[in-house]
Amino acid sequence: MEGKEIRQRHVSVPLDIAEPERDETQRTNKRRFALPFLLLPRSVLLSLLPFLAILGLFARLFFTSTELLLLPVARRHPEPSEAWLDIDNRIQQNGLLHPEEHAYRAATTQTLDLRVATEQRRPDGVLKKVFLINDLFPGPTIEARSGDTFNILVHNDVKDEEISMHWHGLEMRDANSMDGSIGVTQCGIPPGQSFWYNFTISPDQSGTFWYHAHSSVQRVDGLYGGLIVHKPATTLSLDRFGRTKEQRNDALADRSKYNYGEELLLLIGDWYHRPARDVASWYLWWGSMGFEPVPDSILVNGAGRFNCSMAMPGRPVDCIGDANDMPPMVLNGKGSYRLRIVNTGSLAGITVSFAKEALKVITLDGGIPVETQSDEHKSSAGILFPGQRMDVILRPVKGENSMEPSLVTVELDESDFKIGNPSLQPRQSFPVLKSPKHVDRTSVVTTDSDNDRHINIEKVPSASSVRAMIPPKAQQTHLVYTKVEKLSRLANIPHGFFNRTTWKAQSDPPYPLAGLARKQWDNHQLTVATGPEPVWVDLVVNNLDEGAHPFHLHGHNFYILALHESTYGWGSYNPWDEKSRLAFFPTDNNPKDNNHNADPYDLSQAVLRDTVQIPRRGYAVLRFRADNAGVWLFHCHVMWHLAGGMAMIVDVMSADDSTAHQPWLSATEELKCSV
Ligand SMILES: *[C@@H]1O[C@H](CO)[C@@H](O)[C@H](O)[C@H]1NC(C)=O
Ligand SMILES: *[C@@H]1O[C@H](CO)[C@@H](O)[C@H](O)[C@H]1NC(C)=O
Ligand SMILES: *[C@@H]1O[C@H](CO)[C@@H](O)[C@H](O)[C@H]1NC(C)=O
Ligand SMILES: [Cu+2]
Repeated sequence: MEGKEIRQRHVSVPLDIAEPERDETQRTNKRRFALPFLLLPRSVLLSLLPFLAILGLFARLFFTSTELLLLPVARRHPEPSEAWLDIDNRIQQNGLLHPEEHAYRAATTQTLDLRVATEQRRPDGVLKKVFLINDLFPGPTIEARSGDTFNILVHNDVKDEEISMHWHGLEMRDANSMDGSIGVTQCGIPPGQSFWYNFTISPDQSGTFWYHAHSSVQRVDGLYGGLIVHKPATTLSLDRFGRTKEQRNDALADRSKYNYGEELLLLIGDWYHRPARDVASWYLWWGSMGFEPVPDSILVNGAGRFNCSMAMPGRPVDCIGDANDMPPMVLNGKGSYRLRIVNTGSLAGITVSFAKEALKVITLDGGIPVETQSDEHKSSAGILFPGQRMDVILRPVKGENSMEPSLVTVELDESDFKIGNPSLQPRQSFPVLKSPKHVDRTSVVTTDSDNDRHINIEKVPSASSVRAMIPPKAQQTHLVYTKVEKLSRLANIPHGFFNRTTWKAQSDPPYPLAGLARKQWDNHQLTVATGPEPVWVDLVVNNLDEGAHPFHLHGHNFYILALHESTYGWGSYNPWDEKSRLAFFPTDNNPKDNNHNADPYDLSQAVLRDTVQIPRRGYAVLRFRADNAGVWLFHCHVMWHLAGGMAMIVDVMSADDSTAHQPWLSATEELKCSV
């Protein structure tokens, strides 16, 4: 009976909302049964219609040129006649992944168009010019499988800014020039022009990645999207003509291994209401005194919640309350889910917790499995720093009524907020519904974070199979110091340094580094060069700063062999200095012998990642195999620090300092970058 009523109501959504006069009983009724989005003003609902049309169009563009299983977005609507399903689908669309379309097929070539533009939107109710990719914010989620080849044409339809795209965490083997770092591997794509990113995903790489601008500070204003590489669940065999054939093998699917039903992607990050360029120019000014700008809001898959009356009088915003409230997550309540969580933010780390479900971390960063975790009831995991990813399995808890609505809470790590921002609510929850029919949000209360139920992902080592690949000793060791400094010779503007060098995109001569011999690089490129042969490298990074920094290395994963935060002094480590070694590794029994067989690090706790939070006044020892030829950026993923120059270069397998990796990138006057 009740169900029928709801159905009718939903079928007539647009009319329902258009009717201005309703009596009180009807109205309360509606409150109780309407889905949260029904509370949106009509204008917003109407504005969703073109959005859906575009989504359909995109689905066509996205899937046309390949032999992918065609499952365009529109076909996913179970009952297209029911308007509410459409909208609900939009919500899921942002998050629901399609492993079944990728895990069981052979590798293929995907030809995609990404068209970048800007437009005014209200992601959390506050009007802001954001970047759209194919009219979507965040950009469309790209899904693939290991071994797929991408031919991605990125168009720059932005009027006055150059752009570029980076594929965060992908190896880019033999494709350094497709890495997207302006000044390092390419010039910016000028307005009105486009650039082909053609590369192949390594056959052994799978996991949760994302793509984002590596130009200016555009990532902060939304120039990003999810990139998921599904692990193939196929086996190779020879057919009777002796050709290799890939065959479906369900037993190999992650889904069977971890026993979950569906996969959802959550792109979670802090959000600024002012344009990123304004925020950056405030920070890169003596008056900021190096205090990082504190964000205003939090977005989950491009939507957030902002209480308009919290806006600071000095910084008026064009705000509509409840304009685009955080979308509910819809889980079916019975089975387990895989959540792929990305911190797409610019400054703050995040912790994610669930009120009623239990979670378990299975991979960190680019699909790297971690040590198997017990089935204990853990309800939160973090801290996930900007650029980092974690995959978690979410399951219903025995004894809880699993069909009752729950809450997911995102909490920003405030330890790097040196100044306040009264507008920001650093801890926000949004509903987890167990059926689209559940709408009673008030019945769930936020639970306080519970330490016993928290998974500290920094203490979770990689799976033993991953750690088994670490050689006992690296062939090279490099040492660098990093810090944000405000020097009078640089007008007291905060600048990020590696040793004595602050990074700026190569400008003299104005070609990407990959196109120039190393001896031609300008003096903003502090470089660790690993030589012509593939080698194992230890990179010791001493962070002299008062704040921690999430460092990301392009093109490589690294084993984190040691992480240290000092309680006094600088906490720096010099692997060649006996005193320093003994201070940190007192059990290192043979420190004088530089040729001894093993280093003092505790490999049993090592984690393989592509982005590491290096503690304040401390250090990290990162070990990686430098066998991926090219010039790769190593940089802080806090956008403000990168904008201030906190980056350096790792030059892998260059013949010498007078041979460019890709000489054609500087072959003609035409290829000059406009810096
Ligand atoms: C990239 O792929 C596209 C589409 O196949 C092709 O037209 C283009 O020439 C390729 N570019 C490069 C540099 O290989
Ligand atoms: C919004 O903020 C104001 C002022 O702090 C507060 O009184 C009000 O309850 C808040 N509204 C909501 C919906 O949280
Ligand atoms: C950075 O400075 C330290 C200390 O002076 C030095 O040992 C190290 O070699 C430098 N690193 C690079 C890459 O130049
Ligand atoms: Cu930083």
